Amino acid sequence: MNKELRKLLSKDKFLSSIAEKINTVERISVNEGLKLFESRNLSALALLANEKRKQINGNYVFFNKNFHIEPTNICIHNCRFCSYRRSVNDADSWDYNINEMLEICKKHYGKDISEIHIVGGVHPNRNLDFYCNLIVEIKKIFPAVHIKAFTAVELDYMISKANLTLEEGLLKLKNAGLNSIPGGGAEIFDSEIRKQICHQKSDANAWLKIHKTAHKLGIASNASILFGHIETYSHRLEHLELLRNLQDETHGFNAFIPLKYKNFNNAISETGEVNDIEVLKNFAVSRIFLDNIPHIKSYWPMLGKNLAGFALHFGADDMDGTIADSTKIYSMAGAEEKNPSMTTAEMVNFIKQSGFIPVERDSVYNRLNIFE
Ligand code: V47
Ligand code: SF4
Repeated sequence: MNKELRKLLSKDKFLSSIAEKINTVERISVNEGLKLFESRNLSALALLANEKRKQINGNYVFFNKNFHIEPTNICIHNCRFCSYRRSVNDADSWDYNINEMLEICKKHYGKDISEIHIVGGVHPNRNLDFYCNLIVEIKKIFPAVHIKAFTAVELDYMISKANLTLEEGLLKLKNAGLNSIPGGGAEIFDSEIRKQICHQKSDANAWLKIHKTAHKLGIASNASILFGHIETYSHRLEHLELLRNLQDETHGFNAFIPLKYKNFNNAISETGEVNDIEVLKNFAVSRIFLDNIPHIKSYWPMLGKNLAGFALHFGADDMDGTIADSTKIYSMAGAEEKNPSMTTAEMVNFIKQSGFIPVERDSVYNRLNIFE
């Protein structure tokens, strides 16, 4: 750790003890995480998280070339924070068949895409075979593409509906061409909070078990947190601890994505949104606490480009992808980015302007291009 940082923190015993732990690559406790959340010293949090980020990822910031497919916004669940979900007969619901989704793919043909991210509602009439066929058909068009698909909540439904064990269901998807699992559906693991914001859907145990099983089968995944609604700092720390424990066991998580709750047009809109300081703090504590998850994702379609850039100075090292205007989950919840899309050149410039070295990666963080 540099002298400047030591000097800056020397007047605060607690923050210097965290700096020392980062320096000696020692883990921080839940209580220390809580104290970091309660700290008002935002610049110190930035310095500490930045130090941890550098320790793990140097000055590299990663991105990939991807687009999303959202097969449907019809969902059997009714999460109270969700602005996206519709019922079957709603005028603004959609439910694409396989040909329609292949048409979406064909629009991106020839653009050197390395990943397709597929996530959507839990449709009552869709099943495991439908989604396996979807993957098989996509791979006929894009044989080399990495398919990151289906949150644990979608997987829970399609696999139990098929009367298969988790191992059997996940293997079936893997054999069809599924490569990894995105981080959604985790929200906040605490059961009381879940009761209030998403009482119907898969609980913490189910989410963790699906990811654990996937890791054992060699399917990597991401993890997320939905923060800034009715949860407390303790709930966030409990969530991070469960993820850190599972990662110690399996080493299967590639990235952690802090998702800020957006409050437009949903059942808990009156909760409001936390401000940018709170978002940055959440990035910093996540980076420092989750010492075993290699990447922290600053998901720009949800944060907006500017805040996503600031998050890179609070521990994040990954911008996700170029997206190509293919996701509605956040624009329907009120995100600033209404039609998120960046070209590779824009992404590279954005990361350089933010003070880092851009690296184009594949979905499992192999470095494809370093833009020194
Ligand atoms: O689980 C829903 C979130 C998630 C709102 O793995 C909301 O690379 C904010 O899985 N405000 C799904 N967030 C998204 C997801 C994802 C996104 C980016 C990258 C990756 C990855 C995965 O979207 C849901 C929920 O937590 N969400 N509604 C809302 N109003
Ligand atoms: Fe359905 Fe996902 Fe929305 Fe919950 S967050 S209602 S599971 S689409």
